[in-house]
Amino acid sequence: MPPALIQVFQSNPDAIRDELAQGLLASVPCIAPKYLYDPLGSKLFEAICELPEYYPTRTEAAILDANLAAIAEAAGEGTTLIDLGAGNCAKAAKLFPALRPRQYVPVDISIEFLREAMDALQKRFPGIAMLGVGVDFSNALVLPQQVARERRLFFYPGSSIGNFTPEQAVAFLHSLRAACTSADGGLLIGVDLVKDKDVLDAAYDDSLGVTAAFNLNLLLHLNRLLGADFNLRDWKHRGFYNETQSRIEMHLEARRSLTVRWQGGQRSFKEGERIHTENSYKYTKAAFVALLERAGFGNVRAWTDERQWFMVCHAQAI
Ligand code: AVI
Repeated sequence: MPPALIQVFQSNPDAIRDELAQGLLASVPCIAPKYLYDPLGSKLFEAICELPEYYPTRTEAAILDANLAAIAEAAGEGTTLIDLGAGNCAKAAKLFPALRPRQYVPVDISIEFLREAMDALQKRFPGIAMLGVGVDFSNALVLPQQVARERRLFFYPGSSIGNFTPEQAVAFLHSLRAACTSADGGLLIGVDLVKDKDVLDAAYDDSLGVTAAFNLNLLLHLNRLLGADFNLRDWKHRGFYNETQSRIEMHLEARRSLTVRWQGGQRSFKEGERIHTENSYKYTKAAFVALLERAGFGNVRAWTDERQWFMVCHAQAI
């Protein structure tokens, strides 16, 4: 039998258009990073993960591989494994033999991203109950009642937590803590660590230009969602580490003075003016543990690589 899938809620197109227009008209124009991920954007992100400069994906995978037994010991067997932003489910699948979850709940913005991967996974692991959930959890996590309440282990890899501001990150982690219905809940999370600016700059402005394409593709997505007339040739990618804020910033910068029009609105940009498209915060171990504690998690165990570039943490709901 194919695994069950539930789509919880999808924003309506009018609400999306309002949100995007408001962002473009703001004094500092900005668009939420989730709009980077249309079908082409998701493929470009997969390509980013293969780039020599983009170290997070492979560093995290190596940390998980090297510490599987210790992670399983910290998290325990028989959990309800809730995989946030699961996509092709590959990262969680590597944990299955060690973690032996009772129920696997991949969550992504749309169940269409999960369907194929789950079919294949259910065949490989027929003994694990699987329930795919389509929900935009970037604002709040709403889980259907079919998700088992016992021993929830939230898996949030890839340093996606860095795409929230620290305040938003605390609120989000707090919502995960609240969704751990009993004190036996936990969190397994990947966190990108503070490091040399050169390494960070190269990771977000790679020599092949894939991150530039990923960022610029947002404008094609806006053209479709908003009926806008962005011309990609008028914009350039900016991606750099802001040391003061401890974050990567991605922007799209106008190459010349221009006006963008969309259904019901327009905005003029001067040459050099930017649209802020993403932040990716980098943490020290101490700063991130403090953030977990503010959100109601404790007993943190952390694993890193030799260069201390990336960290995987297990934390218990307390
Ligand atoms: C998904 N997220 C964790 C990536 C990051 O590193 O912040 C998104 C990304 N943006 C540019 N490159 C990768």
